[in-house]
Amino acid sequence: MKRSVVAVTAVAAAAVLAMSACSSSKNNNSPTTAAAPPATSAPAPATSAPAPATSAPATSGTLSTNGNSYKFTFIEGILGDPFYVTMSCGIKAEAANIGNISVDVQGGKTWDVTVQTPIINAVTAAKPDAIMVAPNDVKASRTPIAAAMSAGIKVVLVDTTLTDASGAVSQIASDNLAGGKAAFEAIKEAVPGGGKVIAINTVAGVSTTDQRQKGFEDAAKADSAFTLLPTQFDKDDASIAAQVTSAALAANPDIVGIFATNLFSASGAAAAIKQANLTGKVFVVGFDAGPDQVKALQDGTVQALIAQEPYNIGVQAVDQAVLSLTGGTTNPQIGTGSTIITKDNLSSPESQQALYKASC
Ligand code: T6T
Repeated sequence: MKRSVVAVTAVAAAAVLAMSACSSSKNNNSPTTAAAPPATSAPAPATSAPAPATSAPATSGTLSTNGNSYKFTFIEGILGDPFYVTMSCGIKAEAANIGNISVDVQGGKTWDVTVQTPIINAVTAAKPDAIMVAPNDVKASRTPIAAAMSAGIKVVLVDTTLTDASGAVSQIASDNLAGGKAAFEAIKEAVPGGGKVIAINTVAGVSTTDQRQKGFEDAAKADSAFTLLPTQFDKDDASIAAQVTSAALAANPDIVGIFATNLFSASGAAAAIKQANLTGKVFVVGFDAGPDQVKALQDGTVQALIAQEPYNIGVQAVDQAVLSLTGGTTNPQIGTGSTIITKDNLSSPESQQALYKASC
């Protein structure tokens, strides 16, 4: 079995370039009022990151509820995931900045449309003015979300979306297709000679991770030096991700690169790498930058993280809801940026600001 030693520094530069070239940058037009969380002042090797993930865009302070009091509910894709926790921090901060908005946060303990649907239905029955929701399934989540819209509730789709998103105030998400492609480019830069690569994904039918898988697979298939192994699924559960990654490594001891499409997939992949004593020998790219992912980066089980902007998504979502409730002009589609984090640039202000929070 021959393995390449990972060249992390070169990869960092290439991966950042790849994301800068293909990811959507912040392109929202809506006014925002929430202040960004304080940046750390660590000196930094700058990485020309496309966008700091937890910072809110320039503040205008022009939004108001026009004297009305509003109730908003945020339904997370899965409860307690640092990605959605960070988004809830942006939602709460923006709601507080605008004023007269209460925020309730809900979510299921597993990523499962049959768990999330009754939660959406119960929230609809409570009649908030707006719901921000990350649907668990592109198709099956349409029914409860359409019911919320029919009840006159403004719905903002955050992170994940629906195949039929008609009636939503706005869809706000990262460029997930570009993210998947960037993950492959990072592996390619570290292992230019090629070899076997694999994606560890959550569950089919999730808009974000479907797109990441597609971006990765399309790029890998287009490069004859690489062999794309069948994507493995983990139900958004780190222990299943560890199992399927271990099985893939056992069946293919010559895997050179792994793309874990989200936080739980990356936690599991990192655990499997550690267990197989392959730390630093297989290049692992993980989407998202929660506390566990940062540890994995530091201990060398994961080489690169693609951090999204959940805080910013939350800020934008509140703005879109307020605009729709007050007769303002909304933006049907808002793309948010990403930052590629490696061990080398982890201490930079951009990377530190991009890290997700375990609490607000
Ligand atoms: O990657 C994020 C989110 O974008 C995705 O839709 C589901 O997984 C996360 O929440 C991370 O766990």
